[in-house]
Amino acid sequence: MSTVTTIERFILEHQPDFARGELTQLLYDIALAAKIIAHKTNRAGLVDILGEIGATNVQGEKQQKLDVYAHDIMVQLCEHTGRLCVMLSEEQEEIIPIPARYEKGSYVLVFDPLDGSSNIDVNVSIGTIFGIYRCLEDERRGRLEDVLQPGRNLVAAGYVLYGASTMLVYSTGQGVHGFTLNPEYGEFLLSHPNLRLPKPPAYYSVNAAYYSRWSPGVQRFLDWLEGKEDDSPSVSARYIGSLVADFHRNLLRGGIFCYPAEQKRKDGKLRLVYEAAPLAFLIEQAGGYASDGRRPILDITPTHPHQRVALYLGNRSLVERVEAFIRQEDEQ
Ligand code: P6P
Repeated sequence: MSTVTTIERFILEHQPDFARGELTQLLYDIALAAKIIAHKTNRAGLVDILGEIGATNVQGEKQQKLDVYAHDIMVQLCEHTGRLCVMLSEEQEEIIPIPARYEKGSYVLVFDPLDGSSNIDVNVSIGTIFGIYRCLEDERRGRLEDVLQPGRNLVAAGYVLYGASTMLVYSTGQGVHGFTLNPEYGEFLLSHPNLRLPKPPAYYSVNAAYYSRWSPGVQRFLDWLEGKEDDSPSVSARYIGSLVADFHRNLLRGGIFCYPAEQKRKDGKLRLVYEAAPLAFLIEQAGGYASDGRRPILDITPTHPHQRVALYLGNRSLVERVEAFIRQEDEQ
């Protein structure tokens, strides 16, 4: 039987040199939020039976949609703790300042509280994605500039996967580590230390129904992936349509996740700040690479909090190959 390590103990024992306790406490807060959100998502299918999410409870309070609920939990747990100067959520257009009545902290939290929430009704795994930056100016309360930092500035990132089991996977720049929630006593236990992208990759993930919308270079890449060239890789198609679930499987088995730009959707669908950049940080920590097809995701400085970006992330050999196909097309 392997040793039992809780996420709290692991965070404390592996806090980065620059951390002065605030980052450690912030990661604790996120782990607690994950437990609370998991408790609700695991009961989503019982709304009509137990009268929970989406109904009106005994106090007459209107229950909320799960993604709004997850947003509120993240804000309520993190806004008053003195660790943050500002937050950004996929669920709110504007930045979320720390109320003047609370002490401000040194970090910025960007998050997608519940990505893939359209999958809840069909019982498909969904996830929370988060990234943590330092505030640009310690003496000021957070501003828009604080959430528009390039992913290269991330000090930590991670996700929670609400699936067959609930997992929290994170990195503070010292490798990627996975924890599985033991629901009996509500503890995240270390289950996947030092995750590294396996080679050779096993899967590719893309919505092939959009093939006709992609540029010729991307189409040639997909043809290559699907075995139409002599040097094609031996990979299988796996696409859940839930970013965190697709990402997690490829992290554990090796592969590439693609959400290309389209002729009518030049910037792709996925969000740079709180989806692509945190996952790019993780995949690079696990030995992989993330690109928008022409440059590293982590080098892109956002110009808008909810900016979209084309996304290719996974084994470096595959991501660099799609960049080569796109470069070849650009040069024609
Ligand atoms: P499509 C879910 O709606 C989501 O935002 C991601 O979780 C997922 O990767 C993507 O959209 C799926 O998009 O266009 O293939 O349905």
